[in-house]
Amino acid sequence: MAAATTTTNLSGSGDLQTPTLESEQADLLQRISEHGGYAYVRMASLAASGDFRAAEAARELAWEQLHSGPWHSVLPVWRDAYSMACIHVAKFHHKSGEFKEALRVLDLGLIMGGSLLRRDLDSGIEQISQALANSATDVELSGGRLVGEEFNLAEALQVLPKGSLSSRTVMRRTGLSLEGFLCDYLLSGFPVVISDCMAHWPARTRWNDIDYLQRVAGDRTVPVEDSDAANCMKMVLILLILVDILQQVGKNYLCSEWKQELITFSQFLERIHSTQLTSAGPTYLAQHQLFDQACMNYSCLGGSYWIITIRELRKDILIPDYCFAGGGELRSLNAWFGPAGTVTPLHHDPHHNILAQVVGRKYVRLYPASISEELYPHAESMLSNSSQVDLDCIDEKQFPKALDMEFLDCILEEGEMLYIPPKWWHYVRSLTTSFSVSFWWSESPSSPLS
Ligand SMILES: O=C(O)CCC(=O)C(=O)O
Repeated sequence: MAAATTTTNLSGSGDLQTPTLESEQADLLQRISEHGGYAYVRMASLAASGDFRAAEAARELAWEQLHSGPWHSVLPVWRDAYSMACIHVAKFHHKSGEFKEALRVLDLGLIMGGSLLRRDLDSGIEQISQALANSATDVELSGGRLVGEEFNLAEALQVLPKGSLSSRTVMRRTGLSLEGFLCDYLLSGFPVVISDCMAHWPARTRWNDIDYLQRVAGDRTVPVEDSDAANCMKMVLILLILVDILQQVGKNYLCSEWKQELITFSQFLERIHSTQLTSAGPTYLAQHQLFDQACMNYSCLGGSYWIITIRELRKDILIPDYCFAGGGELRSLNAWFGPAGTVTPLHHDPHHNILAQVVGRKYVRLYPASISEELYPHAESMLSNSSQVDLDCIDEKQFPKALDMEFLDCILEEGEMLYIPPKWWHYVRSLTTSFSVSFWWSESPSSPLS
């Protein structure tokens, strides 16, 4: 795939506006001093008065604090300190015309930083992304599609867990009314595949177009998970968070080879492409120290989460009305993007979930919430919503009950949505390169259902 090149002549994009930083800076520096961050405060003050090296030094100091122990023990003030330093650094890059670098640093602030300066990070990202998109005059188009038409079920069956697609498949409904969804599935807590309900999403055509993805999101930094596919059949899984709702990053933490890193979306697209061509695992960069954070985030849904906003992609999807049936309140919206072979191990979540398949195909296996014990949840509370059973290779001696448990399964086709009720266990495997979005919601406190 030819890499897209962009010019970076952004004359007229103006200075980065950071009104929140201006109003919060003094107070934040005061709080950092109270926590002993004198060196940081000195550097950040120099940065504010125009010293680039001091800005980088402040960012280093805050970064060290973020990695001084498990994620949950990092004081929130240090996460805000990190965002502040990122904004200072980005301003310098922006002034000297290094727009992609400025974007990268702002993304890091968004991913790793606190919420205090979120507005400034968001608006800076928007300003630069917009300007980069407008100035992309010499983009080399690949004309490539992310996923082609070809698919071989017999081949797919060879890589699926034993017994797949041999018993009960999830019921498929077309033209399912809201009332029908509420009465037949949501209230009875039963899964269903809903066909024909997302043809009008712009994402259905745009997200299969590599040039489009490069153009709107290529320079954005995203967290990527990867692992050694040969060892544990878990490959790259990326979780982009598309809206202002906080969410966890990653789920392949169960694999011992699991790693996480931050790369640009363009690099990620390149990896997917090379994985398709060579059927080899992606080349790994150095292990990034995000593992603890991801585990933490995964384990405490509702706790502290990361945010990434790629607004351009967010505009391409629509929230299904089904999420509001019965007075629901949307909790989060996540995108799952990876090559064929990406596995999300067996786990459950506390919310109602609609998993919408935008591009490609996925195999999904579901076990009801009522049989939890037979699926051997991890004992530690952090992982108690994950099964110890690896469905790709069940250890029969250790987990004998898991072999005979009844399940529902399906291949979720492009353009279909799967409703997964709260606490239903699910295992997901991409059968092609796949880009899907999940919507999590719960009953609002005022809903008659809660
Ligand atoms: O699509 C996937 O790989 C996982 C989806 C999932 O686990 C979820 O939406 O909760």
